[in-house]
Amino acid sequence: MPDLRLEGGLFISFEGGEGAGKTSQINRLGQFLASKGYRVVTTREPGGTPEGEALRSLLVQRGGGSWNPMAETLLMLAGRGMHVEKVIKPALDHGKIVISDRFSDSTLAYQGYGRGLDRAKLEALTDMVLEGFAPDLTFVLDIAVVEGLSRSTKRIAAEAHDNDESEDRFERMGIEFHERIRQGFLDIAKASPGRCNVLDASRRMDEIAGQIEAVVMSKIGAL
Ligand code: Z5A
Repeated sequence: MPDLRLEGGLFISFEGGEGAGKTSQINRLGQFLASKGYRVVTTREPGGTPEGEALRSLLVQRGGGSWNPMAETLLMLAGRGMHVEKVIKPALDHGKIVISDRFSDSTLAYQGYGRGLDRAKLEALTDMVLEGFAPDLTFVLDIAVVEGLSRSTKRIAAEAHDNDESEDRFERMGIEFHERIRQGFLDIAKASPGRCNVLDASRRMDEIAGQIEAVVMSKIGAL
């Protein structure tokens, strides 16, 4: 097996609404790239570091608290700053491919479009923490809200969680909230066509995975 490293690494994020299939596609892409000999780090937000995982419990679990949009944003950004410093940048410096389940676009979509936080404030805060650092490539998995929520509800039920630790704080918000988020991701992708690829996530997993692999290999080829 070759040990392939990319100068400066490659940072890929997956974005989209509930149940769009991000985690499933990240697992497949990670295995595909590892089978080619690339060093891959898969991670997630909120989360990615022990401190970020502690924040995740507060932010996504049903019993985690009732945060206002600004507090929610500041907690997301606190975790993200450490995630970048301690996990993402060191891996990229070693030539690895980092795949993150959500990153900054989720903050703009959820706290901005979803919860109504002022966009300029959000962008200023993000800039203060990340100083322009951003993914090289982003996949936005787009799916009808009802279909995505039905998938994630089934997943949560299958995990037999129906208590304060269930990670369904956002799933439990109304359909209109999720519609705004879907539109947010589409607007973000439209504004950054060089970085973002919108994929129809209602298709079969294999079909979506094949498209993602082709885009990533073409990106690697162009580095
Ligand atoms: N959040 C925020 O507000 N602000 C921020 O800045 C950040 C996050 C970073 C945690 O995210 C929450 O944090 C999130 C936004 C907020 N809201 N919520 N909830 P998360 O990524 O952990 O949560 P999620 O989006 O709900 O994850 P999910 O429901 O697991 O969705 P997914 O990862 O996109 O899908 P999946 O786990 O791969 O698939 C879900 C189910 O569908 C599973 O049973 C699969 O087998 C099935 N599936 C997947 N693909 C297919 C296809 N193609 N066909 C049929 N079935 C499929």
